[in-house]
Amino acid sequence: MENQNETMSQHLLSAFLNVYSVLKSELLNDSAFEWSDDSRQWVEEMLDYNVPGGKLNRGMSVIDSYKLLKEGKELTEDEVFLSSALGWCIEWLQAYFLVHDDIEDGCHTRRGQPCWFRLPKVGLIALNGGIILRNHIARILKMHFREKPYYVDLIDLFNEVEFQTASGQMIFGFRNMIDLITTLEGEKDLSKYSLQLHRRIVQYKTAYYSFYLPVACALLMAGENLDNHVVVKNILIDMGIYFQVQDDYLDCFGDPEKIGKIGTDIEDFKCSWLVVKALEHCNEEQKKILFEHYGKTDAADVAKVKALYNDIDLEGVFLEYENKSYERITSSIEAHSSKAVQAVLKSFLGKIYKRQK
Ligand code: DMA
Ligand code: MG
Ligand code: MG
Ligand code: MG
Repeated sequence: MENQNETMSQHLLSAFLNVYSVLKSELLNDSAFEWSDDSRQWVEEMLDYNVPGGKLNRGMSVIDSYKLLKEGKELTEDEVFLSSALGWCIEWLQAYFLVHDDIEDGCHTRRGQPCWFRLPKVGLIALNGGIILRNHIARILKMHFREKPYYVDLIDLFNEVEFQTASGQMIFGFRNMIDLITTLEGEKDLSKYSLQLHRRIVQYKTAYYSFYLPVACALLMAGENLDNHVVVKNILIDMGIYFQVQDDYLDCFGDPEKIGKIGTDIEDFKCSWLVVKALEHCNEEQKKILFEHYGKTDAADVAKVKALYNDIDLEGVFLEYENKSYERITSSIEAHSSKAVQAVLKSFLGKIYKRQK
């Protein structure tokens, strides 16, 4: 059974990757590039560099979820294609946000290679790439879903989620905003950071697009009305918050080889779960150290913050949080009335529990 499942998911993964090539060539055949092969090549390179190189969890989740909603019935070729296309729309959305996020966060690496804007020939032209990526989503939806009864709901869903994500990025989600809200003397005020603020940021910047969106796409394809699935939405948001706490944790404690990026949250004065928890666990003296060294680019300052994180055993605090989150989310899943929905949610949770990347 295990083997059979594995072969099945291998099969779905290669079908999914195939759909990427189809969508890409459709998009590149756009008359916008008719007059210039160079621009077509540029967009192709930009797509290959930024869209398919991630874990593909979000994209694959649309197919997985749709399949579970169909109670494991074999999907038709058309259903595989459509759920894959929606999965790719999410990967495109993510690529767009990441291209901009890396500029906003001043990062150097992503998915084990230099961030797109770090390539000398790209620079701030990456902003235009991001906008193209964003516009591709609507084009994919138009090409393949225009005749579907749920077309308007899909467009509305992507619009809403994009707005939520951008809003999350704005509330202290990136470095420049931190600069904006700090005083003229550049005094950064850690006391503004709280668990409540952190929750708010990550619900918006991560949970909607990473967790709610894939399942919502599958629900729409299955003919469901999203208004009837608020409970599912809330569980997915809870899971998404846990996922971003992991991201914050891995930024400092993860292996850059595995996560494919080098953390900059301390330097960037991020409202990270780690700093919020550190504030909670510090004594007065440690708090002074944190206030003095957090948000500075010097390696010695960063090392001070990391040493403090070790002194108060933040790793242990995280492990406890992880176990508690897993238990809480599992029991809310088990309280759901539909076994098919339970399976969708459990499979999602299983993919991220104790992740190292
Ligand atoms: C990223 O948050 C959120 C979006 C919407 C891209 P982040 O800056 O912590 O992400 P990463 O650690 O991947 O740069
Ligand atoms: Mg970032
Ligand atoms: Mg960011
Ligand atoms: Mg991060």
